[in-house]
This record gives sequence, C-alpha cells and structure tokens, in this order.
Amino acid sequence: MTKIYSIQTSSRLMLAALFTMLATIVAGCDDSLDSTLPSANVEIELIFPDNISEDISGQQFTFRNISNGVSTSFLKGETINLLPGLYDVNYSATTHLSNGATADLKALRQSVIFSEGYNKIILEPYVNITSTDFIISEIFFSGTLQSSGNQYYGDDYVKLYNNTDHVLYADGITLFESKFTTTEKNQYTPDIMQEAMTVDALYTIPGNGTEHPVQPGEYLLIADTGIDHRVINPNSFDLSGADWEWYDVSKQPSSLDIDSPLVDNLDKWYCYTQSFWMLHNRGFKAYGIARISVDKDTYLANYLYNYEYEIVTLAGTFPMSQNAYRLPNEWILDLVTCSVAAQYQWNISAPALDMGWTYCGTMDNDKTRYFHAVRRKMIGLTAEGNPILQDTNNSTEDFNPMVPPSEIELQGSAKDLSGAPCTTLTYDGVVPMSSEYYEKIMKLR
Ligand SMILES: [Ca+2]
Ligand SMILES: [Ca+2]
Repeated sequence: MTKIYSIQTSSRLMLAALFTMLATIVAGCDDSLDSTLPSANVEIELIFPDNISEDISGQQFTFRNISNGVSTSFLKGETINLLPGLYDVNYSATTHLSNGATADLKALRQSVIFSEGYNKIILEPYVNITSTDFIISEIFFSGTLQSSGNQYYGDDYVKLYNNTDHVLYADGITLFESKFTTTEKNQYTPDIMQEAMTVDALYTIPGNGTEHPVQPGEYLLIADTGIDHRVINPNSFDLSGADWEWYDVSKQPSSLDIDSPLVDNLDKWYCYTQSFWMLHNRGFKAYGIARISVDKDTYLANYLYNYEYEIVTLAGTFPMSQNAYRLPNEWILDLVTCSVAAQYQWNISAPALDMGWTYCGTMDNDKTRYFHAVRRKMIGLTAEGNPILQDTNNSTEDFNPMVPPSEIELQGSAKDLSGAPCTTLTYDGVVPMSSEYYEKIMKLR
C-alpha cells in the first residue's frame, strides 16, 4: 500500500484514482482511521474579522474529500486526522455583530492537499447574516445593446437564491422597486424611512403557500419578458426558461408588453407606469423582495403614504405633494440599493435594510454599463457543493459590481456590442465556477 502511494504522488489524476481505491477499502470500516493507513494531521489557524463579538459558538470544520466525495466533520478542539488527499475545507460557526444581530461565520478553502504527517492551514472566516428566507443574488438592470448601438429592452431580470439549508416556498414573494432614487435627495415629510420603504412597483409570485418549493442552493429567475430575445436582438439571450415574468397590460397602444406563453406571470399588485415596467436601466433605484402579511386588496387599501417635499430650482422653490405605497420594513427580506458614483446622493431605506449600494457604470447614462450586472459575492461552498452567498445587509460589501451577468455566462451569449461570446463562467461574476458545479446546474435548467 505504502509503495503504491509513493509512486502515485507525481500525478494528481492517478492520486485521485488511488483515493477512490482507498475509499473503497475503508468503506465498511468504522469512522476511525485504520492505523495501518497513512494519516494527515491537520492544524487550523482562524483569523477573524474585527467587528464580531468574542462569543463564537458551534465551531465546526467539514473536510470534503474531492476524490471520493466523502465529508468528515470535526468540532473545534478535536484532533483532525484525515486520509491524505485533496480536500475542500468548510468552517461554520455562530456569533453576534456589534449591533446585536446573530450572524453566521463561514470560511472555505478549496482544493487543499493534505499530505501524510503534519499540515497547517489558515482560514479567514466571513460574517454572514443568518438567512432564513430568499435573498437577491443578481440584478441585471442595464440590458444589452443591439448591433446598431441602440439600447435593447426586455432582457432585464432579477435572480433570487435559497441561501439557507432548508426548502423555501416562493409563493407570495413580492418583488418591488423603490419609488425614490439614490441620485435625488429630498426632505420627504413625514419621514417614514425607519419603518417603511416607499415603493412604486409590486409584483408577487402566486401560489397557495406550498406550490413552489425551492431547494437549498437553487435559483429563481424572474424576467421582464420571458422570450428568446436572440430572435429580435442577436446580442441578447434566451429568457424563455425563466421561472416567472412580469407582464403589464399596457394602456398605451404604442408601448405593448409581451406575454410569453412559455413563462408564468407574476401577480401584478401595483405599478406606476401606464405602459410596461422595466428595471431602472441607469441603476438609480433599490430593488427588494418581501413577504407581505396582508392580502392584495387590504394592502392596496391601507398602505398609501402621502408626503410633501420641496423642489428647489433656479426659478424658485416649489412645494410638492404626492402619494405612493409604503412597504413596512419588517416585511422586507432583502434589499439591494443601486446608484452611480457621479450622481449618488443618499440611501433610500433604513440602514438596517442596506447600509451600502452597488452599481454598473460610474456616471449617468454610462455606456459601459450594458451587458453587466450586480451579483452577490460567493464566500464558499456548502458540503453539497452549493454556493454560500454573502449577506451582511451592505450592498457595497456584499455585491460584485459591474460583472458579466450569469445568464450571459451560462448561455455564452454576447458580452458586448461586438457580439463576441462570453467565455467566462463564474459563481458570482468573479470566482471561477468548477466544471462539476456547471454540469450540476445545467442539468437543473
Ligand atoms: Ca414584462
Ligand atoms: Ca407569460
């Protein structure tokens, strides 16, 4: 056995084959390593971020042997002995943030080789708010360009993700848009921001509560228009496989929406526009998801917000009086604020919902924003190989700004005006995707 092992170390592929053999031999034995087999002893040093309390509980390390897929877990303090080999290492724990919120600590090292004898690795845990419901993983608001250079409309989308360890039901999730923009600050009176968002679009996933189960690690694709856009714009991509689309019955004959027969429609509760809704394609608004605790009629009857503000111009000061719907903060599951650096003035929610903002482009009408999305950062993989996405309610920290959209990557469609195909494949616009995971998600589509 030892002899074979020493021959194989020159080739990782051969090594993988050997560990499969070893695993076969070990299978059927109890959990403790056979003392006649080579053993890797692992010491782990943890380097924690600054903003967490000393109170860290439930610290656990999981080692997934890449060759045979077997995962082994150890609590902090336990002696870690493994079969030598190639491993993904996950760390998880629970702590409290300085504001008292409970947060998960996660860390990951991928493809670490542990050799026979002593090994030491360093892990740097990240803080993640404990997810109990869906989060937004991506917003593609900018759209694509036609070969003429003109903006193409209709291929904008939002992706939701089950970042938890349990099945979630998408029934009743409302996608909403802020009414206010991050680029125009006014003194809206009364100021309700600490208790509610002011919104101008609300579209809800239909269902009785258990019709649309979503497994841990699965995405939901919510499209503006669920058609194959390549038919109209070869620089675009196919959204006919979307889970849902938002469809509007337009009151303007010159601006009609398309109701794709292939994609179910969200239940429209309200939208400000008389034609059709699309995401703010210059990226000045915030988008969120909520579970509204009352029915549609009750909501529309009781949640209007009347407010006043003043517009100050060179020609004078003009008092304004308007109304919009308000969405209580306690119903909001996730919020992603967008802006551009040259125009940014303020955040349009309570800081508890989002302390930062993300972007595509840096100024108003920035042409470089097309073909780009904002995508939530991946901070590790679960034992099942699914991405763990970062959520600290700070979009500056939690999102990769201005990166290739996941649909453009997965479909290899145009990455820019020239029509050149996108050749990157990432979990989050930055971290390269493993071929194993690519095959897994393509099977689900
Ligand atoms: Ca639409
Ligand atoms: Ca439809």
